[in-house]
Amino acid sequence: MPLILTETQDAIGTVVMNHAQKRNALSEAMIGEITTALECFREQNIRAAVLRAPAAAKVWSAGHDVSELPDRGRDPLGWGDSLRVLVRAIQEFPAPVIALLEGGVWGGGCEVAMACDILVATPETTFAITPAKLGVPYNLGGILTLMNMVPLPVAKEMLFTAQPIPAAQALNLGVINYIKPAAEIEAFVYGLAGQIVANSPLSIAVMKEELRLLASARTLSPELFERIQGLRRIVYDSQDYQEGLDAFREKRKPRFGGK
Ligand code: LCV
Repeated sequence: MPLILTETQDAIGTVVMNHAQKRNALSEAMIGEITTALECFREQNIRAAVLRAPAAAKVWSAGHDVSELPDRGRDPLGWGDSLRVLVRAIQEFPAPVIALLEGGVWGGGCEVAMACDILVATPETTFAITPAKLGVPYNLGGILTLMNMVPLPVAKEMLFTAQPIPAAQALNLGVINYIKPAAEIEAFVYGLAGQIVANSPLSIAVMKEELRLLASARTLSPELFERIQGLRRIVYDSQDYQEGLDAFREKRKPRFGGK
C-alpha cells in the first residue's frame, strides 16, 4: 500500500504523507516515495508543491523512523541517511514547497518542515526537536537549519529540553509564516500556491537556489569539521545512544548514564 498520496492540479503538486499507523514516521520507504513524487513534479513543471498529512491529522510526522536507526558505532545521520536525502530533495526542488502543518511535528519531521520554503500551521500544531530524548548526535545540517530559523537561546532550549513548542511561539519566532484555523488552512495554502504559480518559475527557482546557497554559506576549517565529527562520534559510540534506541523499541523511558 502506498505510504503517500499525490495530486497535481493547476501546476500545483501535493504530497500527502499517509502512514497513520506509524504516525508518518519518515522511513526509507516513505522518503523514497516522496522523493520520487518530487522528481515527477519536476518533470511536470510543477510551480508550487504542498507537503502535508491528511486533514485533521494529530501527528504531521513522528520524525525519523527510529527502527531504521543503526545501533551504536555508526553515524545515524550521515550524508546518505534517508532523512538527509529528503531534506536536500526539498531544498533543491526548483519550485517553492509549502508545508501544510497539522498535528505534532517531531524530530526529523521538524527538519523536513523547516526545509520547506513556506510553513503554514494550525493553532494546535507543535514542534519538538528530539535528539536529546533519544541520545542521538544531531548532525551539522540539522543544527544549521535550526540556527538559521531561531535565535540561539531558543535553539538551545528546543534541543536541550526536546519539548514541543506551540505554533503561536513558532509564529512569534518566525519559524512559521502563518497560523490558520483547521477549517481554513487548506484554502489559504492553495491560495498562496496560486499566487506563486502566477509568477515567473525561472526567477523563483533561481532565487530559491540563491537563498539556499547563501543560507548554507559557512566557512568551516577541516580542523573544525573533524573536531565536530569527533564530538558526534562520542555520542553515537556511547551506551546512551544505544539506551535511547533500546528504550524507544521497548516502549519505556530511557535511563541515560552519561557515558
Ligand atoms: C518509528 C514510530 C515513531 C518513530 N519511528 O502513537 O530528530 S532526531 O535526531 O531525534 C531523529 C533521530 C528523529 O527524528 O528521531 C525520532 C524523533 N521522534 C520522536 O521522538 C517521536 C516519537 N513518537 C512519539 O512520541 C509518539 O509516537 C507520538 C507522540 C508521535 C504519537 O503518539 P501516539 O500515542 O499517537 P504511538 O506512540 O502509539 O505510535 C504509534 C505507532 O507508531 C510508531 C510507534 O512505535 C507505534 O508503533 P506500534 O503500533 O507498532 O507500537 N512510531 C511512532 N513514532 N519516530 N516508529
